[in-house]
Amino acid sequence: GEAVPAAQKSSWTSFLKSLAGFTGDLSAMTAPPFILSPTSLTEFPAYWCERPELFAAIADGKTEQARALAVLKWFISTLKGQYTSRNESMGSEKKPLNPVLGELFYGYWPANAARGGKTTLVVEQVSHHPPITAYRIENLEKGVTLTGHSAQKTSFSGGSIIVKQVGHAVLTVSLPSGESEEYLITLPRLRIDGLWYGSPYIELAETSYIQSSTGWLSTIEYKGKGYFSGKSHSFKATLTPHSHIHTSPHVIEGTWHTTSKESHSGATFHDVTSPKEEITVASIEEQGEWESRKLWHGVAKGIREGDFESAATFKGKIENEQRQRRRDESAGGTTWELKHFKYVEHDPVYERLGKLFKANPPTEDGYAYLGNGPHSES
Ligand code: 0T9
Repeated sequence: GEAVPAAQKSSWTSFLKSLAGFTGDLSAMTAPPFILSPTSLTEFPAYWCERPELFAAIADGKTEQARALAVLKWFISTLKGQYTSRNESMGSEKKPLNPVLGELFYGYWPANAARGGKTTLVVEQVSHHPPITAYRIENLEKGVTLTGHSAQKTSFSGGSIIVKQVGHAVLTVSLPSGESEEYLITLPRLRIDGLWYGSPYIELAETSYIQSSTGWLSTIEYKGKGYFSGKSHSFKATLTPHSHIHTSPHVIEGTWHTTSKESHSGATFHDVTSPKEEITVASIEEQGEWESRKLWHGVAKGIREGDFESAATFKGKIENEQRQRRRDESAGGTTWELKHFKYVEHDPVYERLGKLFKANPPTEDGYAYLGNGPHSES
């Protein structure tokens, strides 16, 4: 196809061949230069808050039902950024930089009248084999936080990459009454299509859930071209109360990268056709050695400027340093210590809320936030 540069056609074909029958860690595979992104996966959790006013607005809901709807609206409104933004900024989905253990990404969205307080993001790469990214977003003035971790299991089927997302997120809202609500968020399955033509893009599939501690449950079904409405990026969400409350469910249908409507009233539910707000990040000069943009600077510059030899040299240097660090640790009988998170074998929120909708698996591990992010003032 047009998207693959002539000089990289054969390396793209052999990359695709090596994908067939592959299961495991895709991010560690070497891919041809044209498909490389200069951005590390540790930056991806920022997609959760590119509409910070929707995140903050969860706290303003006056009833359990209103807050459950606000969580659903915020969640749906993140999907465009999460799953289509590389196509918009770089022409297709690209292979992100594979974070090193201990890599960090910090940033914030400034406070303003519409969203109340400053919203901060702390990300840490908590595992390298397999890659696992932990994150925390908080708007403390509003009392809304999000804690989660993200990993992937990938396989290849029918010419597409199938990505099962492993991990979950927990959103908490602290109410003026002093009580708090929790929302367990599970993540959809991804299919990466368009590989043959060298212009990959994501379609979402199957079902994800948002279970509130108040009993409200959002069930979100995803469909691509040729199903439901026939359009790509379609979804249908149903918000149902506690089994003992008898009100009719909210049904919302639309396409997650544009708009959706409440089926009963026809009212617009979400609308992401307006611009989003990118996270504010310290300049590279101000960043520490473990911060993503500083750490990958040389590699990213090479990729951006088409100097892939230089990118490969910088990448090799990072990988050698990592290997040496792991050798030193095993020689010294030490292990790498996480900075902002603590590993939890069974996330208690997942176990408690997961039961309510028969989550599969019934238990999952997690990463608890230590509350020690760099809360730089603004
Ligand atoms: C969490 C998101 C995730 C991360 C990315 C599968 C993928 C790595 C994980 C799931 C975010 O909240 C949402 C969006 C995009 C996902 C990435 C898309 C992608 O292609 C990569 C994988 C590892 C590859 O790079 C596959 C090879 C590549 C040639 C295809 C472009």
